[in-house]
Amino acid sequence: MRYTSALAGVIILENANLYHLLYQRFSAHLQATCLELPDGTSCSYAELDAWSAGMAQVLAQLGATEGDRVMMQVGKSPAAVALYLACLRGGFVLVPLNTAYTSAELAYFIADASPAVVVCDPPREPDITRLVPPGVTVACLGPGECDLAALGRAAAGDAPVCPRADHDLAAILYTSGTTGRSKGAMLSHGNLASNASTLHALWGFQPGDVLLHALPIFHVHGLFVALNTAMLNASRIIFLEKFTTQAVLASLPKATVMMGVPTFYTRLLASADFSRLHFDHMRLFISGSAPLTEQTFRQFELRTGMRILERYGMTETGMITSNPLEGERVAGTVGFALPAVDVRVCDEHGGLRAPGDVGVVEVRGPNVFRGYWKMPDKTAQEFRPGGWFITGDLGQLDGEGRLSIVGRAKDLIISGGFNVYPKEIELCLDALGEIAESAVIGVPHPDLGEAVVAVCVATSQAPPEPERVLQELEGQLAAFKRPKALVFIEELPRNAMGKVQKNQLREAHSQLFGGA
Ligand code: MCA
Ligand code: AMP
Repeated sequence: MRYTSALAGVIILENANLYHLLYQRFSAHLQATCLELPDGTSCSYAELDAWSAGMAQVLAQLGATEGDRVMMQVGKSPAAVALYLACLRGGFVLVPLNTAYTSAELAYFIADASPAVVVCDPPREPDITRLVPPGVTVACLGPGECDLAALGRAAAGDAPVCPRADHDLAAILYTSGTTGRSKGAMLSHGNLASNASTLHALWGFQPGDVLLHALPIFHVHGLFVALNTAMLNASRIIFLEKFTTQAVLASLPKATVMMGVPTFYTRLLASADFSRLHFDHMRLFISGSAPLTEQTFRQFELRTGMRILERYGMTETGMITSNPLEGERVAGTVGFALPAVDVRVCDEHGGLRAPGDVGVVEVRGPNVFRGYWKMPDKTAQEFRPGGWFITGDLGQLDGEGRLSIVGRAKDLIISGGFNVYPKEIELCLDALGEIAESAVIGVPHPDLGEAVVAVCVATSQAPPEPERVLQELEGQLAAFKRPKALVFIEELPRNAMGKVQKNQLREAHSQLFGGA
């Protein structure tokens, strides 16, 4: 099966700026609430429109020109959404960063992306000011030397939307790499617009839909999949600072659609309070970013009578496949290729695998990114002729075109929806004097899906205290990357080629957190 091309949402606009498309869709509802916060405050589409115009103008005054990078490491707030929109409409390239990143991690991103402006929350201003090279402006969303939120409000107006072509960059999102070095995925206005329009249609967004938004807004899921589809619909967005079971339960009665990572669903199921009041009226629960186990899918159906709609995507591609809105949502599968997106399963040389056979998932279409920032060789390695991007995920297509993700060819751990590349952690561990070598693996975790575990060999007979080693990683690695357990063994298992056998380690430690 293929989704019909009528849903492909071919967009022909005189200005391919994504903001132009969003504005066309929400401008008839400017007085409607866009963001609703738990404290009862809200921000209308009109306010966001004017605020983003003001912020775009201030960013230009601070020295940002079209195509310049504007980096943001900020918590979730209406001002952060206004900043995202300001970057779109001003033609600046947004570089959002995980708020958990330490200064050591930030230094790399700043050097690599060479932003014109770095925007942070006030408490981080002194640190970031020390990190940026001369000529780069540091601004805050809140009180500080340069309060972009306040200046943007003061300058609010109706600044024109910068003309952009389909291929012009809208954002660079960093994804870690198997070498330990993060790569900036370059996403164009066309990439984001096509994916958002397709999902908006495919998931049947309709007047009156209210989105419950509890995801972070520094990744594709919370920033583009959730915000863009809701804004295309001029929907109200219940905007939670982060996921907590309590806050989500309090907001669900007012929502019709929720998007989340599998951990959201396992946490809801673990709550005795999750009841009819929270789901009877819901139109759609969507899951992605990590595998949704068949167990969670089934338990959720038993409890609510609803099947979670699972979809599959990547930073580099946005969304690739989705289970259907109408029709069978099958546990353990991620559905069919989106309209206008092609998916195939290949061997390591790009040869097509037969239906039912496992291979590497490859994808092409208007959603596929424009390459890695300043890494042309790396980009070339990840594409095959004809524009096929090699995802590094292992999958299987059935005769109808339904895809199942069965594993990963890349050494990647997904913990609570956040990606952790073992190499980066191993490099940090190996640099500590007391560790001779290490292997970082993901093991089943009932809450996070997978938990990061470090298996290490000590340099001396008496291994150091794991707690102390973990403490040493603070300041170097964001908390979500730091191992949840550290185990010392005498020797790492290796094959005849000398390669560490991580499968053996994963098996040996699979029960560390009680199994799946
Ligand atoms: C927080 N911690 C974590 C995680 N989150 N550790 C491992 N994995 C995590 N995901 C750290 C905290 O910093 C804290 O460290 C300790 O673990 C306990 O945190 P806890 O309170 O349990 O976590 P939380 O704050 O409740 O967060 C869990 C979460 C959150 C709600 C699942 O991680 C989350 O919102 N994840 C969503 C990620 C996401 O949006 N992914 C989309 C990527 P300490 O104790 O040291 O302070 S985009 C993508 O993947 C593609 C494109 C796609 O397909 O969508
Ligand atoms: P990211 O680099 O954050 O974009 O993460 C993308 C990766 O998340 C993909 O390559 C997959 O390995 C994984 N992923 C996303 N959605 C799913 C899903 N529904 N099932 C299994 N894996 C997923």
